[in-house]
Amino acid sequence: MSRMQFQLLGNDGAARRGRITFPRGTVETPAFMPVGTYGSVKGMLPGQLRDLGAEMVLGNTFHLFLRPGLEVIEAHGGLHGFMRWNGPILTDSGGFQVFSLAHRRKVTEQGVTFAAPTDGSKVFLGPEESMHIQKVLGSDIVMIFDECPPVNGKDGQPVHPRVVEKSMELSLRWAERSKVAHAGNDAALFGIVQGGVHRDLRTRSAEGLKQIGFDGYAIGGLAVGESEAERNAMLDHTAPQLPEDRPRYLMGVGRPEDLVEAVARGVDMFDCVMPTRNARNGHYFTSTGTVRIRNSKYERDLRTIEEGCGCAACAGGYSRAYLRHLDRCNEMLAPILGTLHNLWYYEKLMADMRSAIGQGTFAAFRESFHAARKTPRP
Ligand code: PRF
Ligand code: ZN
Repeated sequence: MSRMQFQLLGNDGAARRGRITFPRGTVETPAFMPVGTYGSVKGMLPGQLRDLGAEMVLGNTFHLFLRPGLEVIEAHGGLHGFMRWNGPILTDSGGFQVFSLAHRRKVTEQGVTFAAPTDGSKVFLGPEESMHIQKVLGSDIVMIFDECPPVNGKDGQPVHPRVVEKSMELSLRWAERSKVAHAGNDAALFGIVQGGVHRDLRTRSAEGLKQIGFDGYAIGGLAVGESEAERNAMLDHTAPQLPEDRPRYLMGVGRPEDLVEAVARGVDMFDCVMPTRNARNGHYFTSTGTVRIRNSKYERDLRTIEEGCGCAACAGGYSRAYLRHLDRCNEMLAPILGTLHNLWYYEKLMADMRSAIGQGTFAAFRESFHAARKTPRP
C-alpha cells in the first residue's frame, strides 16, 4: 500500500481541484513540478523553489543512474538528502529518456540496452532495474518503465499504427513487471498510458493499466510531434477513461496555454523543462506573451519583465534593460533571475487555475487567459 493519498476536492466542468498528501508534504492540484533532471532545478536553491510555490519536483532515473550513480546518492540516504529538497519528489522511469537521448539502442522483451551518452559504455535498463533505482532514489512517486514511440519516424512519416500497437503492448507488459518489482516499496506507483494518436490504442492501454491497478495514471506519448489538435483530442478521449479518484499526470507538457487546455480536460499534474530551459535562452513568460530579452528593443526598457509580478526578479525591480545586459555578458544572474520569473509565472498560473476551479469560474478564467495573449506583445 502506498502512503500517498489523493483527495478530489471539487470539479468545475471537467477541470478538477485536488490534493495529494505524502508523508513529506502536500501537493495542491492542478500542480506544476519543476524539472530537476540531475538532482537540481538549474540555478535554483530548494528554498527558492518552495518560495515560488513549487510543492513537488521531478528527478530523472536515467541521468542520475548514469551520473553520479546509485552508490553516491544512497550514501546521502537518497535523492532528497543529496539535493537537499525535503518535499515530495516524482522520478521518471528512464523509459522516455532512453528513447529520446540514448544511441545504439536495442529493445528486447527484457528491456533496453544502449550506449550511455556520458561515456559510451553499454547500459541495460528494464522495468526491474528502473524500479530498483527509483527505490534507492527514495522517490515519492515512481513511474513505470515504458516505451514512448515518436508520432513520426526518422523519415518524417507517421509511425505505422501496428508499430505503435506493438510498442503500447510492450509498455503494458513492462507496466505489469514494474508493479511486481515495486512490491514492498510504500512510494506511489503511476502507470503511463501510451498509444500515440490512436483512440483505440489509448483505450486498450488505459484498460490494461486499470486492470493492473496503479496509485495514479499518467498520459505519456504526447508532445512528441503531434499537432495541438491531435493532442487535445487524445486528452478528450483518454482523461475521462481514467479513475476519478486517482491523480492524472500529463508528462512533459508544456506551454502555458497547453496547461490551461489540459486542466480543462481533467489533468491534475504537469512537468516540463520549458520554464527553466526557456529562461536560460532569454525567453520570459508573461500573461500577454513571451518577452525575448535578446531583442534590441529592450536595450533601454526600464520596466520589469511583467508589471505586478510577485517573483524575486520583478518584485526586486530588475529592469528588462538590466536582464538583457546580463544575458549579453553571460552573467549567471541572467538565467537565475529568468528562471525565478518563469517558474513563478507557471506556479502562479496553477494557483490561479486552482482558485478559479474552486470558485466555479474556470470557464471565464480560460477565456480571459487566451484573450490576454491576443493583445499586442509586450
Ligand atoms: N513516458 C515517460 N516519460 C515521459 C513521457 C513518456 O511518454 C513523455 C512524453 N511527452 C515525457 N516524459 N516515462
Ligand atoms: Zn516576474
